[in-house]
Amino acid sequence: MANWTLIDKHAKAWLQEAGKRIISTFATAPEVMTKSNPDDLVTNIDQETEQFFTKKIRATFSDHHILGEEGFGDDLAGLSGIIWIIDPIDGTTNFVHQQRNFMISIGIYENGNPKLGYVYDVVYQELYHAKAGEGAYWNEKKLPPLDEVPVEKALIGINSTWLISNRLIDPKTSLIPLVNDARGTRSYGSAALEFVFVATGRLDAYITMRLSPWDFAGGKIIVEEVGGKVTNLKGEPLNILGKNPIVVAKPGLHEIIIQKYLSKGM
Ligand code: 2AM
Ligand code: CA
Ligand code: CA
Ligand code: CA
Repeated sequence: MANWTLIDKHAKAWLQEAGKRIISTFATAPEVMTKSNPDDLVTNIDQETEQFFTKKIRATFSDHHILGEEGFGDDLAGLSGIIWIIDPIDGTTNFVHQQRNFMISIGIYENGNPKLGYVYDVVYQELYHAKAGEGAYWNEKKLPPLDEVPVEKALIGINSTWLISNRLIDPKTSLIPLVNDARGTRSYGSAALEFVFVATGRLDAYITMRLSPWDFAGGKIIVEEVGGKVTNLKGEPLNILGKNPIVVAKPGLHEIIIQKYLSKGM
C-alpha cells in the first residue's frame, strides 16, 4: 500500500523548493530554445526543473514512474503503478515574456486512477492541490463545490487560436455563438492556471484544443474534486496518456457548452 500522506508531504516540499529555484534565476535571462515550431518554446529552466523532480522522485520512491514534458521521465508502456505526470513550467511563453502566469503542474495517478493533483503558482507562491475523494485546496483553504451558472453570466477561458479554422469544430457555428452569449472571455496562456481558475470560480469554463497529459494531469484532479467536469469536446472521458481537446466547466454549464454549442460545429 502506498503511503499517500508521505507522497503528498514530499510533493509539496519539492514544489516549494523548485519554485524558489525558479525565482532565483529571474535575474538572469533563460536560454530559450524552440521545439516543434518557432512558437513552441522551452528553456534550460524547464529542463532543470523537470530534472530536479525526477532526481527527487527516483531517490525517494524508486518504484514510481514519471511522465514529464521535457523527456527526463520514463518511457511508459501503460498506466500501471504509480505515475507522476509533470509539467515543470506550464506557460513557458509567459515565463519567458512575463516572468509570471506560469505554473508547475503535477498529477499523481495509480493504475490510471487520480490520487493527488498539484498546481503551484511559483510567483504568487500559491499552491492549489487535491487529494482524490478528500477535496481541493487553495493553499490551506478548502475550496467549496462549484455552483451552476447560466451561459449569460459565464466567464470563459478560451484561446484566440480557435478563431483560425481548425479540424475539430467550425468556429462560426459553435464558438462565435458561445462567445456572443457568454459574459466574457479570457486567455491566460497556461492550461494549469486556467484549470485552477475554474476550480476557484474565477472562470466558469475553459475550452482548449489539444493538451498533453502534463498540461491537464494535475488540474483535472483539482477541478473534479470541486464538482467541475473535464471531458473532450464530445463529453467523453480524457485519455490520460494521450493528447485531448478539452472542455472544463462548472456542472450544468459543461453539458450546455457541449450540447448547445460544440455539437453543432463538429
Ligand atoms: P506549455 O507552456 O507547458 O508548453 C498555452 O496556451 C498553453 O498550452 C500552455 O499551457 C502550454 O503549455 C500549452 N501547450 C500545449 N502544447 C503547446 C504547444 N505546442 N505550443 C505552445 N503551447 C502549448
Ligand atoms: Ca511546452
Ligand atoms: Ca504545459
Ligand atoms: Ca511545460
